[in-house]
Amino acid sequence: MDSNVSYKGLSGTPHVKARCPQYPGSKIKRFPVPDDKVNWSQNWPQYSPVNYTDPLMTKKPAWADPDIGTFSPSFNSVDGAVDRTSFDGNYKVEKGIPLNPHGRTGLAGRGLLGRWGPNHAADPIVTRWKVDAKGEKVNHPVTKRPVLQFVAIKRKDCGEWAIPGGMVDPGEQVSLTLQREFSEEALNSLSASPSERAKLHERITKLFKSPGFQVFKGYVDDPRNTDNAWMETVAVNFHDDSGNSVSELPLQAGDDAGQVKWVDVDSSFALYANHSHFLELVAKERKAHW
Ligand code: RP5
Repeated sequence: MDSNVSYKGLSGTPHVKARCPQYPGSKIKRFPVPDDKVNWSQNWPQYSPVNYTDPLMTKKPAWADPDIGTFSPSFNSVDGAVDRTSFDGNYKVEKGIPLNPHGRTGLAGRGLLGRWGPNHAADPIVTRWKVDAKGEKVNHPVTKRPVLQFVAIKRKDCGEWAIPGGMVDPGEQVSLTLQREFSEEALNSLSASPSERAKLHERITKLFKSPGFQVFKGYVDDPRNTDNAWMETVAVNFHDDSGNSVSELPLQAGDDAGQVKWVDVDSSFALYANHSHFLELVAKERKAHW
């Protein structure tokens, strides 16, 4: 195993949500993996993960890979339009099957994920300052720091609040994914008429064309991860400092989102996967309350 590969999660601990006992959207239970057995380099002959790939995959949806053995993916490289490289560097491929660079998850196969190996996503973190009726910034009573707000969606699949991120389409630029996912999930652009959609596009393009602050790039501790398929993301913060661009747009949940709203950035607000960590980095960068 490549000694440069880290098995640690973002907070220095091994991935947690990727070992959640019940695999999402199924009745499947993961093989329990204790912290000290997450690392593949720990010899563990008794390890016997459940093999599970969502039955939907038998219908061969366009966004998913076929089964291993029926196609010849080029792992650790950009394979045609599909990016199979990992932000963590080269991952190991054993008997033709990629191994999760953050270690064991208790489940083999792809689970709900379409791609073997890394599944690339992008997370747009759209923020503004919380203001009072007079338009003055609101400081938090305890930390005395100004409070940020961000656009959160309630995921339909699990009911958890999350950043309105989504998968990078094959060959798509991440900058485009960030704007597209925000439009689809937080502004419901997919249900808008072509002229309304063009208007929405125009209103948010300025903000999304700004460089933004790249908050995070790497492995996501996502509950859908498996030993052989995992989420990676690029999270970028677009901040509406004056509160007169995206802040003025009516939010409307669309696509995978059941609800959408501005939420105060605060450590006590539980979020999907490790999205809370991304918000912590944004708060730190903008010297805001956390
Ligand atoms: C997370 O899953 C990423 O951080 C991103 O927010 C999301 C992408 O998956 P879908 O929302 O498309 O299911 O790991």
